[in-house]
Formats: sequence, C-alpha cells, structure tokens
Amino acid sequence: MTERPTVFSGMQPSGDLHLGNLLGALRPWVLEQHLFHNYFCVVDLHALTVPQDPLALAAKTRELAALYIASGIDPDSSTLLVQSHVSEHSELAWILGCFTPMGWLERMTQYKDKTRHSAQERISSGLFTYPVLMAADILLYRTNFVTVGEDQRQHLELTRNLATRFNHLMGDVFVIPEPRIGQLGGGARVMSLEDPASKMSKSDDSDWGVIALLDPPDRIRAKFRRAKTDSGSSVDMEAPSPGVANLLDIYRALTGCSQDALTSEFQGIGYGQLKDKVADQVIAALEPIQRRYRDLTADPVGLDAILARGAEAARGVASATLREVRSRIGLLPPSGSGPL
Ligand code: ATP
Ligand code: LTN
Repeated sequence: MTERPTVFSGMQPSGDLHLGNLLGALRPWVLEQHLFHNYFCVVDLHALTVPQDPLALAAKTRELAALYIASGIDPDSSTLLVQSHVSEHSELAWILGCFTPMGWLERMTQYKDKTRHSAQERISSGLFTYPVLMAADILLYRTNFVTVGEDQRQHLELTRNLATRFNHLMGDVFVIPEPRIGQLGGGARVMSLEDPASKMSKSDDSDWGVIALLDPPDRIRAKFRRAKTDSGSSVDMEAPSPGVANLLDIYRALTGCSQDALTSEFQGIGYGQLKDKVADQVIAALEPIQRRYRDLTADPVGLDAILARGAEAARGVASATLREVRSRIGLLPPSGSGPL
C-alpha cells in the first residue's frame, strides 16, 4: 500500500473563528481528511506575536481545538496538536532563522500590512520572524501539502525557498511542500460583509463584517441583513458588485451548487431575499458545529487528553526530523543519544 501524502495546517488561537476560516481552511481540511495523513495544529506560539491575555490565550487554545473537532476533524485519524506542546517547533524555528535572509522577511506583505500603522517600538521581533516558525511547523513533518487560504500563499513560498536553500547548503533533509489553496472553487477568500474590498478577518475592528462560527442564528441573520451590496435592488448575475458576489460565493461554497444553478436561483431576485437565503444556509451549516462544540467544551479533561495524545504522536515524527537537522549542521548530540 502506498503512503498517503502528508498535510500540515494550522490556525492561531486568537480572536473568534469565522466563516472565512471555515470555508478557506477548516472545511477543506475536513473534506479531504481521508485522502491524507494529517496534522492539524493550534499555533499558540504564533498568537504570541501580538500581546495576549494569558487566561484568554489558554481558553482560546482549547476553544480552537474543540472547533476543529466540532467542524469534523476526527482526532482518531488525524493528529491534532498544540504547537507549544511539541518543543521541536521552537528549536527548528531558531535554526531556520539562522538560514533566513532578512530581505526575505522584509518582503512579507502580511508583516507590512500588520505593522503599517504601528510604531517600530511596539512591533515584536516575533511578528517579523513569524514566517520562519510557520516554515518550521511545516518542515518538521515532511509535509507534502499545506491547506490554507489564499492570504497564506506568500508564507508558503517562503517555506519552499527556505527548505530549498537549506537542502542546497546542508544536503537534502526537507520535503518541499506545496500549497493547496482554493481547491473548492468559490469561497476560497471570503470578504468582509461590511467592506467587501477586504477579507473577513479575526482582527477586523468591527464585528458586523464578520460571521463568527459561534454566533447565534439571530445575530447571523442581522449581520447578513446589514451586509453591504450596492445602490441597485436586485441581483444581476452578469456583473454582480463585490458585496453581492461575496454573498453568492458564500452560498455556492456552502451548497456546492454549479454556476448555472446559482444563476437560475438568484438572477433578478431582490437583495433582501438573497441575504435571507444566504443567512439560512450559513445558520444551517453552523448549527451542528455549534452543538458539537458545546458537548466538547463540557468535557475539558477529555479534550486535553486528545491534545496530549496528538502531541505525543507528533513529537515522534518531529524529533526524528530535528535530529537529522541537528546532525547536518554540526550540533553535538546530547550524551547518550548515539554517535553523530
Ligand atoms: P488575522 O486577521 O488576525 O490575520 P485571520 O482571520 O486571517 O486572522 P488566520 O488565523 O490568520 O485568520 O487564518 C487561519 C486560516 O484561515 C488560514 O488558512 C487563512 O488563509 C484562512 N482564512 C482567513 N481569513 C480568510 C478569509 N476571509 N477567506 C478565506 N480564508 C481565510
Ligand atoms: N500563518 C497561518 C497559521 C499557521 C500555519 C502554519 C498554517 C502557522 N503555522 C503551518 C499552515 C501551516 C495562518 O493561517 N495565519
């Protein structure tokens, strides 16, 4: 039997998970889970790149793990882990950082976007080296594919370049991973309901543009009713404005319907009706996730046991990769761990 390719992916336990995270990442993970050997990670060390309240971070870490499972990740067939539980991530990140030219990090658009309005003194160096830790996450597991939203493409490119550079300088150690982005068609990038020119984002200042996965149904409906469309009143499928196109994309991503079916359902209908139909689909998709989430969080001990099991399994693979890296670059093995 041939080995299934490895997928590694992760999300930060900061802010509330939203519909963009679900359609851009979580749902593709779940739908393709049976095709791959999977690692799904709660990247708590990445969350530290901006200030966090300690108690809230711990709670968010459990919450995110529960949302992974509630959304359909099966912890018996996929490895579910918390990044900081496997210290190899931090160690490899340091080593890789020493192989990363500053210029590569200076070109990262996410870093530039996130720091544009901040004074230099307030930006942590962790935010700058964020993509190196992400590369370490991925490379530790000899990952073949990384399933993420479009906005992570540049980070993936840096991971590939870094792995290629290391292999070239030190001999082949790393598998070069490939991005797996927007394989499901529409919905690869969900836009804010308030400002359809920017992506739906956890760090959005206003809550009205963002559908949180744990929002109650009436709040979801209210947010869709307020969603920005345009000065028209009914759907023109030939040339929908960005706000309308975003609503149609969400509908298509959730129902999996074809473009023809979408056109016959929505051509010429009023914006009010469009918004209600999309809200209905979102509410129906989130209801079972919210129910399972409540059950899981009622048993934090059970959840922690799942995470302990995941860390144990991950450590086995991660430590083997790190051992090889250490040996290639000339770090002396600790006594008792055998000859170089
Ligand atoms: P922040 O705005 O604080 O950067 P975020 O909402 O972008 O947070 P992340 O934790 O950075 O969320 O992203 C987790 C995953 O969700 C990534 O794979 C990312 O590509 C995907 N993702 C995030 N926002 C969207 C979106 N609006 N549409 C599609 N995918 C998204
Ligand atoms: N930067 C990613 C989160 C992340 C990640 C990873 C995704 C950290 N490490 C490894 C895939 C693989 C984001 O989605 N914001």
